[in-house]
Amino acid sequence: MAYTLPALGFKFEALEPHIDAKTMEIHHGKHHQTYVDKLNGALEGVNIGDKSVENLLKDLSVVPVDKKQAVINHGGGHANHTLFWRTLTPGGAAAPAGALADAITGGFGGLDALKTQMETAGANRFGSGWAWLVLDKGKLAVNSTANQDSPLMAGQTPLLGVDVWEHAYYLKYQNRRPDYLKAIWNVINWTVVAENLAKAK
Ligand code: MN3
Repeated sequence: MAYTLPALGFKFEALEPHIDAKTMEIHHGKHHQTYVDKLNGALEGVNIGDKSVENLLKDLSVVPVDKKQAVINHGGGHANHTLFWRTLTPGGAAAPAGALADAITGGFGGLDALKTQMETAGANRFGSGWAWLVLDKGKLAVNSTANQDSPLMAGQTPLLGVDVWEHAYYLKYQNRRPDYLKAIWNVINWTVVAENLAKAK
């Protein structure tokens, strides 16, 4: 099957001033599209049935050895960005509620502590990668991966990911990655994060 670029649920300018329209246009339309195209290219002639990209990353054994790194890079890029767009929302974010709020309080002491841990994980990622809130063996955890590596490959379920590749923030924030990491909380869709947690359990 061929993978396709998911539509954004909002306009490119909808996340202004926190994420600028030009960044969103290039990030979604060029970067993410390229991951999709290169994933499809790598899997040309390979029968993977109708596996979702997430299931492919959970079990790379169906991928030929010489295609594996391409699937990790571009399949990871496709899965990571698909999750990322869904957890962004225009017009500010609702606070976590219900089971997600309880899990954050239980796991981190509170939302501010979670934010600090994710900002630290993102700021300390050398080069390109992601900061994550994941479900790992039934518990919330914060970590970071390099490049487009997906937590799914480590048996974790990503609930929220923050892209810390320069293409995610450079036009507006240049070298100020920590400022971007602070600003992005204004556009996180906690309702979707809560849905991701419910599905992961
Ligand atoms: Mn990106």
